[in-house]
Amino acid sequence: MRKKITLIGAGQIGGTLAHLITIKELGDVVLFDVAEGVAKGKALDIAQSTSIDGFDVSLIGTSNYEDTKNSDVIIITAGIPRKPGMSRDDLLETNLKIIKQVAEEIKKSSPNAFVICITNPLDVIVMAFQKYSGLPTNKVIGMAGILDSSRFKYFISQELKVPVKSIESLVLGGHGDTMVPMPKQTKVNGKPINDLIQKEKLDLIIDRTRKGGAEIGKLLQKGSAFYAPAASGIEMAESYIKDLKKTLPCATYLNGEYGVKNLYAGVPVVIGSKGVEKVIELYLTKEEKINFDLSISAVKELFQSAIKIDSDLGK
Ligand code: A3D
Repeated sequence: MRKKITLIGAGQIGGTLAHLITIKELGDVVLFDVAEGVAKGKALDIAQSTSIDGFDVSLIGTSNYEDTKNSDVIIITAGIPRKPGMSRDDLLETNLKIIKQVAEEIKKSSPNAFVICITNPLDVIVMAFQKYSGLPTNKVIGMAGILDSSRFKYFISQELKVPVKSIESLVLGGHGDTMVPMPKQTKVNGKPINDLIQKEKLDLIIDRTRKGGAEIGKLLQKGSAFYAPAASGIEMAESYIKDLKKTLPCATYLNGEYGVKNLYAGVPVVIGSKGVEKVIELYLTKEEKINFDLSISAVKELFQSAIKIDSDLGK
């Protein structure tokens, strides 16, 4: 039977997700948005494209949670994106309210779903979603590391003029200015990146990766990046649906791994049909560990701000 994939939020990322799911025939799509016309219009538009290539997928748009019932996978992008000059953290108050309402609905309508959060500020929103919904931690995950790693790999490929496919890399930590690109884990055709790019150049690439979202937001002026974020969310959903057991950097619940307890942060995990099947613990150099810990502190601090907004989260 085809999987039911619900997209909560039919904006820039939601619409792109629906299109990618259709092209990959990953499952039937329910596009949900409080702006009902947007969800219905995008679903209809993409549905009308299926006869061109013969994709066998059904799409509906809705603003009624009843239509999302018993979804296998849910990807959440509901919320507001950054405007130029805003940080991800500036979105906290508005998006926290939205995620609370979404979590309460999903808890009733799709308690067995694998849920991928994309709404920012990512690490705190995914943690809040898990707490509000009470869904198991292995079934609730956040998308960030795949996107951040993909930006890092792209910039390296441009610098070295090599195909992106020849690059392996990782970005860990929280999805914010303290994210942790990992040069020691970065190889081009198996060769360490430190042997291929001078430190000063690599530092510039790391800085550009950290500010990758802001660079696109400034160019677009309206809204934030959506093609690469959607492609990243799809890689996670596909690994779950097809039990591919890919190791992917994602915001996941840490229960002692990396010395962190009861917090969501970006680390490599194995995603298969049981959801998050394993957290991979990498050896971190002293410098990487310092940067990782800094990033964890930033996530903890923002979560404290979330608790100030809604004391329910502290319980
Ligand atoms: P946008 O195009 O504005 O779409 C958001 C949609 O959410 C809109 O259509 C709204 O109508 C809808 N919405 C608002 N409230 C609700 C609600 N209560 N229930 C259902 N739908 C609702 O934004 P976007 O698609 O560009 O971005 C969505 C989110 O993803 C934002 O918070 C971005 O900051 C975030 N984002 C995260 C990353 C990461 O890497 C984590 C990257 C890019 C964007």
